[in-house]
Amino acid sequence: CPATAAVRTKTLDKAGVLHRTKTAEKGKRLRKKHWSASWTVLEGGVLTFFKDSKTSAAGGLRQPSKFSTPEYTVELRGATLSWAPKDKSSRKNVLELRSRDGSEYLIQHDSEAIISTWHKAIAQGIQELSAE
Ligand code: I3P
Repeated sequence: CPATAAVRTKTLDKAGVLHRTKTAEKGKRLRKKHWSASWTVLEGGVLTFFKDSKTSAAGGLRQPSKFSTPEYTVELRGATLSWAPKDKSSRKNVLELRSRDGSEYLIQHDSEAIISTWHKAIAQGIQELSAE
């Protein structure tokens, strides 16, 4: 539907460096957390975490995949997003994203303003996909 596509393009595109770690893989909880800073792109209902924040950020917003390899891609359709409970991490400003296939990610930024814009954008993406 072209109208929905237009809304999605207008509201969802966002990119920047975030701290993230995967905590579950298809329903199976991972034993260790490995936080890393990664270039992160929200586009077309998909959140992509790239491997290396430095090389991929150099590629810019438009074509980061030319410069770096996606490490995780998260389909927002059917996903849920919430502020992570305190027992999930000692860090501040942590979001928890659960994909429909049962994978889980923590997403964090020291700046409350920055993490809040991501919270808004990802939540809006999830909501728009569920409305289609
Ligand atoms: C973990 C590391 C993580 C920390 C985690 C530690 O230790 O310090 O950053 O998560 O805490 O276990 P290690 O490097 O030895 O794996 P947070 O930074 O999110 O608190 P946890 O055990 O409470 O998950």
